[in-house]
Amino acid sequence: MMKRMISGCWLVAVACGMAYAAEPEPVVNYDESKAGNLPLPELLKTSAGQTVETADAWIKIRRPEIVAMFERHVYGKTPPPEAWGKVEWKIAGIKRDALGGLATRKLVHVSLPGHPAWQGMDVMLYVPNKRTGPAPCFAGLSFNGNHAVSDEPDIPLSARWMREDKTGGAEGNRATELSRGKELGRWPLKMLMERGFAVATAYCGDLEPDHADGWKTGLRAALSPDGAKTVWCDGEWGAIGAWAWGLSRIADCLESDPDIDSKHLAVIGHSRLGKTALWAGACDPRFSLVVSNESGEGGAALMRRDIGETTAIITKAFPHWFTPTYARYAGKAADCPVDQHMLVALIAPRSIYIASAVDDRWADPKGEFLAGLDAEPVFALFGMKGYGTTTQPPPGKPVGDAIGYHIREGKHDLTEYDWQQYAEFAKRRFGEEK
Ligand code: GTR
Repeated sequence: MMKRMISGCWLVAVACGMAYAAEPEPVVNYDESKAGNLPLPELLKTSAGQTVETADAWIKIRRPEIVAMFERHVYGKTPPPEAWGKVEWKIAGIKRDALGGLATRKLVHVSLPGHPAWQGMDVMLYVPNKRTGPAPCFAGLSFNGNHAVSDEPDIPLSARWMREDKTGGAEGNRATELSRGKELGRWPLKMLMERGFAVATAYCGDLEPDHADGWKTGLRAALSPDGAKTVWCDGEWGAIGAWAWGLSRIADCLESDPDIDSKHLAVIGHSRLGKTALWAGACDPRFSLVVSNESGEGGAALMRRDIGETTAIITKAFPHWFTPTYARYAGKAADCPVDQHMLVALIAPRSIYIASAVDDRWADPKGEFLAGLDAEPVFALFGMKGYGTTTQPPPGKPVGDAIGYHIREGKHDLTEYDWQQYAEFAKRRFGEEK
């Protein structure tokens, strides 16, 4: 919290040309009776005031309106394919007996020949060796690089910017050997291979290092027309947009790989990368399942509920994640033309799973549950069922049909329990689609 406030003060000081202006810390509310629960923007009413009654009207009229509003007010617009041009994939290595023989591991380097300022993205793909056909796949970004997702010693250590790490995993903002396997607990690769799922991942920092100036050495600067932007305008993309773009490039890789069942791609992310998975899933229909693990504010949690993190707090601490417009809704959530149930609704007629943790009150578990519930009318237009309940279930009791939900005991994290639910859900949903 301290760190967040310090960066907030600094921003105000710079913007106002002052030496330093201390601001009062916003009070974080955890009292449900003070959550506000402001009325949500209407999901099924077009800007012309018409009620959307069919899946067709949703797809043709209301959905594009909502996408445009999220671009304008929350995440910014992803530049069109003409802006990035040719994409090049180079296989950097294939290991057929990875994970003790359970998997084949492929390393692929993705780059943009027309934009060499972007250093590219290293995609790591594990495909189960035991399978009867192409494997369904979970795709997600990591916080610390491929070498942290798996502890296999021959995975190159990421050379990109890394957040400093008290345990010695990063020094001088570069990864050290100590960070090998650091995220293994969040990526139960063996369990997923045994269940027949492939896993594709890349480091979010390959797309944009996660700090206020990260864009300068990331994809956003490389793609900006003058290459030397100083200011981002309303409606232009932020880091979440750049990270989500990377997930779509991973989908490109997966589509071209005959070992992968590209009709069954799930996009997954935890926390800030859960926000990213939601936005990637909303923008890219190739993801037939979207998994939001404790994505919280700016993710699955409704912004009109004042519980835990708020728009004011997040846009002060992490302005670079969003388009600048979003910060205008600090303390004024009711003025924002969208709320996060609309983001969940954009996933229809595909499947979505939202998960929370009891001790992760910062992410507002109830707000995460409600976004799925309030998105149900759109899934209903497609004849799809949501949670099957209007009450948030107790910990450890997953619910849902096309929209899944669980809350588990414990803290903010992505655990094996979470993955077990996602694997079960994916198996069921993908099975039904076959
Ligand atoms: C927190 C942030 C959350 C969440 C989290 C994370 O500091 O306030 O919105 O994104 O970081 O990504 O771990």
